[in-house]
Amino acid sequence: MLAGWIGLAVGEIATWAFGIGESPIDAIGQWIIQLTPGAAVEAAIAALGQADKPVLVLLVLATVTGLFALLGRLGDTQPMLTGAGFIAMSLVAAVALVTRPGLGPSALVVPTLGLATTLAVWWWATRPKTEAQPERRTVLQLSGLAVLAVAGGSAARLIGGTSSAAETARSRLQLPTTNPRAPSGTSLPGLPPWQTPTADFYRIDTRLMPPVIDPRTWQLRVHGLVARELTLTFEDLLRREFTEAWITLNCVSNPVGGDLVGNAWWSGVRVADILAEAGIQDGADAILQTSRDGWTCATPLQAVTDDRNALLAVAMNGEPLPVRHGFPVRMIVPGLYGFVSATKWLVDIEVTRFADVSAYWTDRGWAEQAPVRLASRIDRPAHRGRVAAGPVAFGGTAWHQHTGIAAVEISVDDGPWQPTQLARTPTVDTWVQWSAETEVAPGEHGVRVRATSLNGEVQTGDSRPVAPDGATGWHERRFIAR
Ligand SMILES: Nc1nc2c(c(=O)[nH]1)N[C@H]1C(S)=C(S)[C@@H](COP(=O)(O)O)O[C@H]1N2
Ligand SMILES: [Mo]
Repeated sequence: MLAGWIGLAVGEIATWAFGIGESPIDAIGQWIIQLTPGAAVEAAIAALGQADKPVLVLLVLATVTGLFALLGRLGDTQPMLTGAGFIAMSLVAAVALVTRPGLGPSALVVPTLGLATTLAVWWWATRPKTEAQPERRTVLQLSGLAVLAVAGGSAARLIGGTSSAAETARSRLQLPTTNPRAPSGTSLPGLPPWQTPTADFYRIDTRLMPPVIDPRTWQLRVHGLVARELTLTFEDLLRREFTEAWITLNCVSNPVGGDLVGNAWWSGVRVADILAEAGIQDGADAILQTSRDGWTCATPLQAVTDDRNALLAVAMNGEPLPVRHGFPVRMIVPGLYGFVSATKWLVDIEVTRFADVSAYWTDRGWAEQAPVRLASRIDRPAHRGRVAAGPVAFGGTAWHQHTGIAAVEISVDDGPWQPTQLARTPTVDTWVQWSAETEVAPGEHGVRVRATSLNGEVQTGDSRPVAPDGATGWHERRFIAR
């Protein structure tokens, strides 16, 4: 088992040293993610939230450890089988690695080194013992080696995840962004900030380790039903007119009252400009977006060519996109859920028709078209929070991107709907904060919220689950007044 671990750790170190970008553990985790049915992914996100990824990695590690231990046991009587088992496990890792988009045969160096290490250590540890080298000493040496290797492997994983070559390139980028300043009057006291700090912005994607892309070699291909195919480099892109906008992005998997939603200042080039350069042919009604790692989504052509600021974003809150949020280029489309629009690590846009394509999440049972739903949330008081009886301050946020919020109302203890005050917001593409104050007697209470959008739609109280195209229902909170 220890020999297996040492090989695994050497694999992590080799992944980092050779800049492979994805270790065997990640590649196998990716396989599992890809093969897991949509409903199970949904359940995992619901139960674990954004801890789903670390939990998956731990599961893979536990399974692999179990297999190593089993092979070790077998070795007592059938050493040939143990050797064959180690080889078989490396082969699985090798296949998982070379079939990952963006990883080539050079990734094979990792399982090869890992396997060689494991076999060598195992052979050394199980060789016949002598007086001079008794069993106990071998066990001690082996354990010491394993501790060193696992420390080295973990360090390599940490370093590999943060300070890669692309991270250096990212920090050197000079982008024509202006510094974001949330417009005055957008944030109300006692609520999460209207502008979500990048470090707090939710992250949802199918990747264990985000693909690391060097902007100097990044290219975007625009093809399909176009008059002229385009291939743009990062520099080409930056030569276009630069646009910046406040846009709220949310995930279709956000449950009522959830926090898979954030608001940022995005900078980049309008998708409409790029598509106009390519020239769209008649009959097209969609674009199929593909990321470096092979994730896909289809977006209505209308949403990326009309007057809204659908962006090829290169910056978030005035800084180059963080790697986990899609560095160097991602798409942001106001008014659509992320899974049908917000491709991170974007490398390919095909102008096409919905009838002719399928995409990652639609293949797994989610909707083909998914405009965001009108929604509202209570942020204050806290869930089961305690407040002083008397006038109680309520507050939260509401959104219906690209439509806009006209009003937000609350109802305390099933009472009549009461109006709230809306904070300011610079566009209809962002969320808006609301607040209200109401007299509350001592005791336990409930409050619920509903919004009305600028097109007259009143948020429905019917509860629907997040699949296939977004949750509906009123957010409710219990609180205690004393
Ligand atoms: N390449 C890639 N892009 C992706 C995804 C993904 O899995 N892979 N997930 C999408 C989903 S479901 C959402 S909600 C948004 C989330 O963007 P964020 O992680 O920057 O908040 O990214 C979208 N873009
Ligand atoms: Mo999402």
